[in-house]
Amino acid sequence: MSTILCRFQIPGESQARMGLVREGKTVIDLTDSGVVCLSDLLENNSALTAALEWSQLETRKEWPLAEVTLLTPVERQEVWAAGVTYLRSKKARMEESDFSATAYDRVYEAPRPELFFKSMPEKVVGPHGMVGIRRDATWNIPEPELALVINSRGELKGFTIGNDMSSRDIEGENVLYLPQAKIYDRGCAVGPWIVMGATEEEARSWDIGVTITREKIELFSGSTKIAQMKRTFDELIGYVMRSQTFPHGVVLFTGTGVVPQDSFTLQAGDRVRIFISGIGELENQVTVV
Ligand code: DO4
Ligand code: MG
Repeated sequence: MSTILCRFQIPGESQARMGLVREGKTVIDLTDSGVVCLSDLLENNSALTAALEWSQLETRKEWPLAEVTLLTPVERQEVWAAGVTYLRSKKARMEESDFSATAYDRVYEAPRPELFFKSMPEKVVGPHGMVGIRRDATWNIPEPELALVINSRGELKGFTIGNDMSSRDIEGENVLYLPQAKIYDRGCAVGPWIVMGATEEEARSWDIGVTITREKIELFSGSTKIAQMKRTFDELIGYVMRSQTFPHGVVLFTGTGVVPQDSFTLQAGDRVRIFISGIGELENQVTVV
């Protein structure tokens, strides 16, 4: 059975707590077990085992999920992203730009994947937070992505959902503008929690998709299988850990396989719901930044 870790707040408190989500209905509060941060559980297997044992005690405190506020499960980790790992992404990128088409075509086939820095932890948006579209961009989309939660030793500890918000017009104008298309306020959302204990084989059997609604009307809905991802998790983790240390671990987005039709662009007020069958849903509303 999977262990589901979350960060949450209780009513009237601003402090982040660590919890275990049970049956999608309640959160077991790990505060009294001595667990105060996510790193404790990602870095130290015995702390996780002790927390799981403690969570069986009758004296544990359990909150209805509906009564707490879920926070992003990114605490001190940098967020990085892989790109052009699905054929759909390669095709979309080549269509958006003649100028950069060769670069995308090449990187899809190359041994070295495209990896880019996405967000500092303190800038990551959590469940139901506002995600941003840039005020100087005209063509904006969400990118639903499976995110790998990796500890400082490069061990894959769990999975969550990422939204790699992107400005396609800026990216398409010149491949060197990629950081501006990808890194800006509210451009990265992660949540709702971390699912631990699933294998790569299981994760590859999951579906991933996104629906976008405007004033309750569905404008786009699309999904694919994680199995369509060209690269293995080990390959992506191996490259992100090369010549680089992450003292608190890293959250690595694995690329998008779902891209809305070219005529579509997000507007302020749109709702973006990303789902992954083995994890849950990450929902956010769009604002202009
Ligand atoms: O190089 C463009 C970005 C690719 C990306 O973010 C993706 O494929 O998900
Ligand atoms: Mg992406």
